[in-house]
This record gives sequence, structure tokens and C-alpha cells, in this order.
Amino acid sequence: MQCDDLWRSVHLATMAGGGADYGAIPDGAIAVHQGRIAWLGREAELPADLQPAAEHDGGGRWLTPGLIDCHTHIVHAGNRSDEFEARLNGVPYEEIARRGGGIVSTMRATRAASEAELLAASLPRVRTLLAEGVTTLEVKSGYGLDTPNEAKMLRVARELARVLPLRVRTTFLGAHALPPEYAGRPDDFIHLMCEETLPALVAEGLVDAVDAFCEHIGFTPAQTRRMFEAAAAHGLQVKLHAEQLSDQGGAALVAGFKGLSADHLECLSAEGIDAMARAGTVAVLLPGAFYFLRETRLPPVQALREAGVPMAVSTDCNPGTSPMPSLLAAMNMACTLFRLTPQEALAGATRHAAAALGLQAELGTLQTGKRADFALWSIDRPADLCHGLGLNPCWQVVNAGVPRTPTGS
Ligand code: DI6
Ligand code: FE
Repeated sequence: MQCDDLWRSVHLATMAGGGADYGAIPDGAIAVHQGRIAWLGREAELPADLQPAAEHDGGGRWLTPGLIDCHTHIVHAGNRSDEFEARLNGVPYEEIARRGGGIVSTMRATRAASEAELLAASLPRVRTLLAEGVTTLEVKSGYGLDTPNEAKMLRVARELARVLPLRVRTTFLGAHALPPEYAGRPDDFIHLMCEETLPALVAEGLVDAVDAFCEHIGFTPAQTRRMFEAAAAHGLQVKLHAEQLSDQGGAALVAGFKGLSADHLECLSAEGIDAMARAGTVAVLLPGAFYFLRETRLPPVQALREAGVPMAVSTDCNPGTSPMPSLLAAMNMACTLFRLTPQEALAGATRHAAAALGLQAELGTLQTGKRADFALWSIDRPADLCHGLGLNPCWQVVNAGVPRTPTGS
């Protein structure tokens, strides 16, 4: 059997099979050919005819699928620590909003940045994720809120995958917030996003999926539906910021479009869970936003579990409600705050995160034929990835068969 690279002396957490044991293969080996997994199993059972061009000694480390961060707003300019500090000094939220704070302040900074400046602002955050074994990243637009600036954000997202060892999926989030020039005219803004912005972005090849913020401070279910119909007309799949602050019926709405995922879900109803289970829509849990907003209402994890709805875990990395470019931190918080098991949290950042991006045939588990994206960890057991906070035990990352150190290429 031909193969380019062979990793020996590794414990594999394949995350295949869906069981509670991480799909573990102790004392394993994994062979890669032309960027794909050619063979994996017990090292003692290596095929006799396997002739690797190069061999790597894993030194008894654990090897998992590359981590997938399936919900981020990581491309943005500016910084909102001034608002954070003002709030903690007692300035009321309304006053901060009056001063032009919140999403609109990030919109202003993002509009003012050149493409090169936006890339430079985003790179340190993305590199922080990459150092933790992230090999696939979803990036949303939504701070441009007009055609040229939404396009600029998504071009920068695509550029990330050219300058870094990373796969990127782009999501158009035009229906994120109402820009000031459309104050009082949300339907006109949705019309612009559907009829002008989305077609222009699609024509430039910048959109892999469409998202919206369905919330009383965002857009209504009717406006969200219009975005989804526009997406469907372009053959694009949809996902939704749903049931974060209130129950708008967003989960059922996105499930009705056979959506990839419903994200946040602190206020998810039993009907929403049923609809997601029937449609195969993934629940993306975002414990970072829960933490930074000091929410108290938990997403219905046990009910999702019982309904068999796959649960992904992501950073929601954004400058307002989750300034946290760490997927390992999100995994820890998914366990400590939401009571996921470490196995569920790791599945949430691999297998189910892949499904939330529609990439499950290609990524998310270690299986023959899948893309050879994986990470090696200096840990005693997989639970170590969730147990600590602020530790990064990543030792090596492999992107489509090409090894790199966590920080370099
Ligand atoms: N939900 C969120 O958590 C972020 N956007 C959204 O729709 C918040 C984004 C921000 O505050 O900049
Ligand atoms: Fe978000």
C-alpha cells in the first residue's frame, strides 16, 4: 500500500461511531496518502505492505481530528474593551448604546478598515485558534452591513485560508444588525441584503452559507424567512442565531429550511427541539457568549441529548459578547457551565462541528478516505482537553497531511 506519511506510537481518538469512548484506538497508527487518511488502526496490525515515504513518532501522544470552530465573527476591526470598562464603571447600557456602542461600533471600525488592515487585525486571533489544533474555521460577515463592506469581510475570510494552513467556510450574516442609515426601515435593509448584497457576494464566490440574527434586538422571523428564501434561491444552506435571548421560534424556522444548524439556544422550546431532531439540524452551543453575558438560563442540553440532536461547541469569537479565540476554553465551558461530558465537548468541536458546516463527509472524524486534518496532544487522556483552562497541550497539527508546529507552518 502506497502512503506518503505514517504516524506511529499514537493513541487515536477517532470520534467515529458516536460512542462514549471517543472511538479510541490505543497504541495506534495512522497513514496518510495525498492528503487523505489511507489507513488507521492498531500499530500491531499495520499492513505488511505499507511503505511510507516518511515516518513520524508520536511518542505515545493522543491524536484527534483537527478541531473545527463552526461559529465565529473573528474577522472584524476595532475593539470594545472601552465599553466593557465603562459598563464596569457603572455607565448604563443605554448610555453606551447612545454613544454608538455595540455592534454598530464594530461596524464603523470595520467599514473604516482597508482589506489589508482587516486581515492584519484578524490574523492574531486566528493564529491563537490554530495553535490549539484548529484546522477548519467558519467566518461570518455581519459588520459591514452594506454590499462593499460585507464583500470586504468575506474576501478577508477567504484570504485567511491562503496565508495560513487552514480551511475556511464563509457565512453571509447580512441580517446581523440594522445599520444607522436604515434606522426605522428594517424591511428595506432586508430587501437590500436579499436583492443586491447576496447576489453580488454569490457572484464573487464569497458565500458558503447564510445566517441571520433572529431576535427582538435583531430581525423578526418574517425577515429571517425572507433571507432564507433568498439563500435557497441561490442554492445555499442556512443556519441561524436562534433563541439566544428570547424564544422567537427560530429553531423551528431554520429546521423548516433543513438548516445546517441553530446556534445559541438558551431559550429553545420543546417544539424547537422536535423540529431540529426531525430535520437533522445541529445545535451549536456557545458557552463563551453565555459566560460573558452572565446568562443564567441554560440551553436544554438533556432534552437535546434525549432527542438525539447533535451538539456542536464553538467560540462565537466576536468583539462584544465573546472576545475569546479559544476553542479549548469553549470546550471547558461547555462542560463546566452546560454539563456536557468531555466526550460530548470533543465531539462538539470535531464531528458535530463538521456537520454544522455540512462537511461531515470530509472532516470531523478519523476515518479512511477523510481529509488528513488532525492534531497531536501531550495529554494523558482525551478528557485533559476539557479539564483545564488556559493550558494548550497541542504538540503538532496536520493539515491535509502536511505537519506543522502549533504556532508555525
Ligand atoms: N450574536 C452574538 O452573540 C453576536 N452577534 C450575534 O448575533 C454579538 C456580536 C457583537 O456584539 O458584536
Ligand atoms: Fe454569533
